[in-house]
Amino acid sequence: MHLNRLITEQDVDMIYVIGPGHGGPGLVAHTYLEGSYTETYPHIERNRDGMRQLFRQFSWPYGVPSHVAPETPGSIHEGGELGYSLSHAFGAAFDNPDLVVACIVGDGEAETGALATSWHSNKFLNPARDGAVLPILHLNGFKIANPTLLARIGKDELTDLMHGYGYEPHFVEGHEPMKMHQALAASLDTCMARIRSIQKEARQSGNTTRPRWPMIVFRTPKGWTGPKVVDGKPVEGTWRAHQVPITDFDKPGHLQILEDWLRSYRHEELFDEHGKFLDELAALAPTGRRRMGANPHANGGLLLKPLEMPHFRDFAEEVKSPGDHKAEATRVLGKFLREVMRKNMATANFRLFGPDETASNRLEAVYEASGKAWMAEVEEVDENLSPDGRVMEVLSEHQCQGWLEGYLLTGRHGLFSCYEAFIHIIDSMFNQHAKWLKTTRTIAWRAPVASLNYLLTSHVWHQDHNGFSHQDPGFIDHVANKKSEVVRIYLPPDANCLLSVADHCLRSRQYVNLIIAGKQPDWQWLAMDEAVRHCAAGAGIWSWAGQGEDDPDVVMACAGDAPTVETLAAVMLLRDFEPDIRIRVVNVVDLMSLEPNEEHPHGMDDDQFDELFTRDRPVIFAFHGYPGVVHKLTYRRHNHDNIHVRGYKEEGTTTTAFDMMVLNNLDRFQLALDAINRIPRFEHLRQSAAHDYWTGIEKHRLYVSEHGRDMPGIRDWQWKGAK
Ligand SMILES: Cc1ncc(C[n+]2csc(CCOP(=O)(O)OP(=O)(O)O)c2C)c(N)n1
Repeated sequence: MHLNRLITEQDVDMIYVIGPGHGGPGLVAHTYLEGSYTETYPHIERNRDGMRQLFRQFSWPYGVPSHVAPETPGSIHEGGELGYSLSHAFGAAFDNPDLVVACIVGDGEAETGALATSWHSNKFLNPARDGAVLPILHLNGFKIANPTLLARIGKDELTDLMHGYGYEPHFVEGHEPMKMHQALAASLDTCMARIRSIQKEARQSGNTTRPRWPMIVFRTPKGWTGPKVVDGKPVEGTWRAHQVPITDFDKPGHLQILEDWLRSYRHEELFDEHGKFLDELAALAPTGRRRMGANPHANGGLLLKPLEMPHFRDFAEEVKSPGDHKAEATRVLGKFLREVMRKNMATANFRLFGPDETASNRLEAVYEASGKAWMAEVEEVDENLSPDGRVMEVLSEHQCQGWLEGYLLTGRHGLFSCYEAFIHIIDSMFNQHAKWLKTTRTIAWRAPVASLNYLLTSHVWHQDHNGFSHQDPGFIDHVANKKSEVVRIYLPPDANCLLSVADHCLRSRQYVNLIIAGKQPDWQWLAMDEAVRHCAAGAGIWSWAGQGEDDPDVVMACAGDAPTVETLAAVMLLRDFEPDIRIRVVNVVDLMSLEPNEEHPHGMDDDQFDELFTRDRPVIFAFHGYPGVVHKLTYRRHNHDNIHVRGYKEEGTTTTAFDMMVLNNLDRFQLALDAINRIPRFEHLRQSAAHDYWTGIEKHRLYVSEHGRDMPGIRDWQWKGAK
């Protein structure tokens, strides 16, 4: 009601983010009263019958969730998992100069790590080109069963805290509704005037000093205007008011408490005898797209413009023959992203997000197109910081994820690059976004939004100096759990495949795309045309790497850049060991192609799978991540019993890239030995092969400990095709 007054009086373009999503009934009720709910769901009419249906479907099997949810018109924020309201709000405000995002932050929610750090988003918001966020900290004092910290540190300390975060706090405090209405209205007017003056100053005079943005601390009793006492215990103003103050209606008196409570709102003064909201009251709400339940920013797909894409082939690595040189795949990608950035500068609808790792991940070419957003102080040593920057770097994976989600859900595009091991920090946020995407696929009025793209690099296999803490490929497992219509996982083996995959992902809608690619100099395999064909197929036979592949003794399969190198090295070892060996090499880029096509849209049908992996030959599968994933995806395939997967098995330390392979039994010697052990006609060779293996590994171990690097044969290895 108060925000509606601002919208109508000042024609504000405003959306509403409500942190504690269990306040969902509030949003549903508001959108019903303003009419946008009935427009979205015409069977919920604006009369007695409609109201009955509205109430009945609430929190009912297959009805509407009790939280703010994708089903709620005007929402970009679910709020079931607390902590992300402010970062979503800022994500929505970036590059939307006319938008004001009102954001209710729960005082319990404010205790989460993600929320605590998101106050700092104001150091990345440029008043000249971005919109505004008005945080409203709801200091109702309690969570489910405990007091909240921010309500118990005293007003001075809370004021200092908000000041310290760079805000100008406005307190609205009390428990008498009429006085509070006046106070809140006055405070909102003050905040809105302050927002407009900050924007005017920045936009007219070009002043780029970081402003002190206003925020409201709204201190009310928890469960305000609800039942005062239930079963002789105080409820309003205590933690007992959380969510459902009266539950057991078999108890005497409870129904009466409910009736008294609901009647206290004097519905007869608000609705006519047919249950229709009185016209003079309904007329107070904004109209059309200014209604927060109908604002297109909260249904971002409606505003989505496709990215202008450069030709990714223009950035191709020249590969004259497989394995003729090494290149840094992410550095190649960085040049492509620079052009994506350049081409979409005018529409201002693409940003790159990362926790202080854009340069470390070798994507720094993007800085030639755009600097890093920064409204805090700048010192002489700083590079590429700018109030106009479109690269978002903050050392909080939560913020990167939250901002990007807010940015995407309001109809823009982005990519989040992160160290592979640390993306787990946002596992749970990814869950929530994937759930949102799954749900919105079935909501016809929600227009598709751009996909959330992850580039994970600095991956498990190249952590020579960082060691064990930086070695964890488990995000693949996590993503693979989600609904197949939402998730895609790509393991491009080289730079050209990475370009092809990235181009595809940036054009896609309504997915989470996970791309994993190394940043270290590594071997390049496919010329661009082949790369495009290979990525489109998702998996394929690399004929140039095999021999006698029509009737193979063994299938050497691989997914991921580092395992691909080991597999090809194993092929050379096997050829040396037994020149007449027949080998088929299969590389998998699109991991979900392994799943049956009934389970995943990218899945191969059984015939296609058998064509690659045979029905009865041993498959030695070298995999980037934990081996269980490949088994999980292929367990229904004919040849599953013959698929032997090597991958990361939680062995790691500070050591060379090749030694990491050895520690996890994913090295070329092991892969070759696995092949010999599984090929029936080589049974007589197994013992000598095992002997050679252990001698080789012993030599390797001694050499690495002595010299701190790999043996020359490993360092100087290069692919040679069969003669
Ligand atoms: C990340 C997370 N942890 C725990 C919960 C369980 N939970 C639901 S509501 C709530 C208390 C919320 O308090 P507050 O943010 O102050 O909201 P209020 O109910 O007071 O409006 C908790 C802990 C949750 N939803 N999300």
